[in-house]
Amino acid sequence: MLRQQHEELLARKNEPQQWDNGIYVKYKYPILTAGHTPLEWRYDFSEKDNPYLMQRIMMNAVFNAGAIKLDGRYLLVCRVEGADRKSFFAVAESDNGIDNFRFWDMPVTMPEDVLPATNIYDMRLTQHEDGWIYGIFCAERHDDTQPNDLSAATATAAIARTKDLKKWERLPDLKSKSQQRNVVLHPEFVDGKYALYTRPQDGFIETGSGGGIGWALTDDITHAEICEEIIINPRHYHTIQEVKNGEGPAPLKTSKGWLHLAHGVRGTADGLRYVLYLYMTSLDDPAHVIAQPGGWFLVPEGQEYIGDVMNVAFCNGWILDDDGRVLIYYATADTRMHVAVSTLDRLIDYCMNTPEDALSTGSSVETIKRLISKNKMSR
Ligand code: M1P
Repeated sequence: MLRQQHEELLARKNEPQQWDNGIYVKYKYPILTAGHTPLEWRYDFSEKDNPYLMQRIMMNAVFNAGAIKLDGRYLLVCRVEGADRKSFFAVAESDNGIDNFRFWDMPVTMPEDVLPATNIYDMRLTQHEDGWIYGIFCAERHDDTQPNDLSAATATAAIARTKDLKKWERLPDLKSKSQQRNVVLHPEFVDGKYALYTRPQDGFIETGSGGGIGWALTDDITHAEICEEIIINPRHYHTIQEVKNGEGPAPLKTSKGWLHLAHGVRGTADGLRYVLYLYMTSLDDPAHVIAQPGGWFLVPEGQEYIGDVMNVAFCNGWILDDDGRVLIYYATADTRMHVAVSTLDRLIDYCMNTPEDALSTGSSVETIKRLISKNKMSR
């Protein structure tokens, strides 16, 4: 019965939501949850050792997955979190990118850096022009400079590379003066160097003086170091990215520029709200922003709000398919994975033709009035 129920969940066909916003279509069912993890990871199937058919190892969540299409297969490198709060990576595969995602038999064995991490998560995959697939992820360790604070931690960008998502070569962690999370490798060399989107932060949670999404070049990815870092997509007062922001997946190259997906965070009386937004940078200079629609483009809705960390939409994986479709793999409430589908054309149109955030009520009202007048004229 257990196997039958599990198979029904894995094989369930997904359906596009009926109503959409013209930008993307969200699909009805989460594509991956803790319930999708293989039964062999959770149950001891020896009747003698486990007479009550208990879950010996429980799973808590599947979220924040990196994404890539390899040899026609849609692959997600998921953040799976056990009941013990430890995250690990595991690859799930589907042949259409929308449903029927199944985990590979074994989770990823990620080699450690010199200093082992307590927790690792949120991998961004980049198919780099040097021929490797890179995975950059957060390595979290206790901050031993504060021995009396059990919650004091450090966030570092860890780097690994692979050809097949099975065997990983761990490279030294990124050297940086500040803590770093949400670091992403640009897919092409820039001025002959590896280019990184960064997110400098003063503490483990607070970005503090870290002003937003940064940009840094490094000569050698096998000893990556940030010497100079500039902020390319800053935080701003009273916007969706007031408290912090972070690059999502590696940007997509389009005829109009690099297309970026990021998350923005604002404070509310009920805690932090994480939403997703898009922006574009120039083809000649990927660090130069050429368009940023005002506000969010995707937020948690309905059941998506509910989970371990409420009011969170997060995305670190998308796939540009051969037919121009863009599969956006987003997580909600740090609990589960979903897919929303768009096209490259639509996303470029959205970026180029959506008004920017005018940064005040008065200016926002003027922007709305301009649209109303335009619609009256065209009647
Ligand atoms: O809980 C929401 C997200 O918080 C962190 O993101 P950021 O560094 O931008 O605040 C990460 O821990 C992320 O995994 C998590 O989804």
